[in-house]
Amino acid sequence: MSNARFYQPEIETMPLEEMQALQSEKLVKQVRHIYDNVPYYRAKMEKKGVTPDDIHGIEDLHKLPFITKDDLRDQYPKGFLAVDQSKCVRIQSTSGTTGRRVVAFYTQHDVDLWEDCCARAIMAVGGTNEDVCQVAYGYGLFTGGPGLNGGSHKVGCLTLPMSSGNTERQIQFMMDLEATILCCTPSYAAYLGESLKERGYKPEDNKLKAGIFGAEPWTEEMRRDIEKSLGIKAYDIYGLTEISGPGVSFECTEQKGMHINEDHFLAEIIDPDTEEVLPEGEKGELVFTCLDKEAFPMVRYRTRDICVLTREKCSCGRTLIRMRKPMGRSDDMLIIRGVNVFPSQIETVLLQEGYAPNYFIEVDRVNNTDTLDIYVELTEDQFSDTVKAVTAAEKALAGAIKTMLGINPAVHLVAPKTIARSEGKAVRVKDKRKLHD
Ligand code: DLL
Repeated sequence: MSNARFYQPEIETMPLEEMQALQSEKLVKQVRHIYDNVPYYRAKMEKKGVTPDDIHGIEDLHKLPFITKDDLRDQYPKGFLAVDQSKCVRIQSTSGTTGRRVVAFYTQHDVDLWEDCCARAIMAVGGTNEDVCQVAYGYGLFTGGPGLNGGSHKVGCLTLPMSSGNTERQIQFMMDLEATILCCTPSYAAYLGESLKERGYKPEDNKLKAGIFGAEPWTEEMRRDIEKSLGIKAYDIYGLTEISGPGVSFECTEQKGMHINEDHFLAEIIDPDTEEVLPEGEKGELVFTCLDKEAFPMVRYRTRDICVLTREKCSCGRTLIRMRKPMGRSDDMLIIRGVNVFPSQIETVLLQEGYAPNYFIEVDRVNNTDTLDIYVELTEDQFSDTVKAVTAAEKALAGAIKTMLGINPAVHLVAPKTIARSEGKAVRVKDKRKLHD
């Protein structure tokens, strides 16, 4: 075993049999909890002909119905709340409109276990109470900042709660406070690397040793670039609001996939079309069951992330199952500048603003920053406008889309009949980024 550090060694190195017994015990209780307290899920179980009495352990997991984003949308905002609201201390939320937004509720117990998971991630990259942890994920509704902030406190690091953006200030605090661990999206880490270089800093001028980067897909090539430009080791971290936030899984110093905190989040891989459970090592959609969350306990939640699981031994000593970097999605969600975007959200704005749904979305990554270009076809009537009017209309539409998504697109209004028509399923999105190996 390497000289790896653990936040909760008894869990992180637990033998498989013991882990499975623990998972089974928790699952039985969790199913009873959600059945008793979430009428919507109870109805789903009844429809499938299953009751809590049928669930004796993880071997019975497959009997339970799935939860999808559509279910969450249907039950927005409180339909999945499984405890009295007075027991909740926090909400977090995904980006998106009211309809697409997921509002996740947390009791203090839920916050604690989430922060424990983030603490495991920080210690797995060598973090201790000697470290200065710069958290440059967004704070607020987004889970990135609050999650890593809590983990950093638990480890005892000196925490710099920077939030995202304001690069000048990030660099000043990184240098003056001698940050040793950086937490942010990989694209922002790459941007910080470039910004430091532009200001004449060499990689060895900063005190950083490790970075914990996630919330969006990134490649091994990007990892190498970031490691070089910041002079650090760059580690991946995965999570989603529905399940808690960052720290559902995390990389250790082996950098060979992310260990899933499976004492809290039970993972399965399914075929996204048939919903059949696939054996370990096969590629499919990742599904999570929260084993001991109280307020918002997702059971068999379909993440839409395409992934592979492995129980191969890891030389760090952790026995927690590992997932590969997500390899894509089984839905059309894009992650642009860390924001989850569905093309249908853009279409909704176009229709609301009086445009026809003839559009094309192009996403790219220029200088490590995602770009979003939206080409919208004008009708013959709209096209008779002057250039000045078109420019004003582009600005107005970009503003409306920004209000919906929270990110600024470049809108291009184009002449009638210039966007290619499709004979089959319309191809409306071109993602030119290289996001997966
Ligand atoms: O992105 C939570 C998070 C914050 C993770 C900070 C890591 C660090 P959501 O906004 O709900 O939550 O987005 C979740 O982002 O289903 C994946 O598609 C994608 N994602 C998250 N982490 C990774 C990663 C946060 N390391 C969605 N690699 C997920 C690839 C990731 N995709």
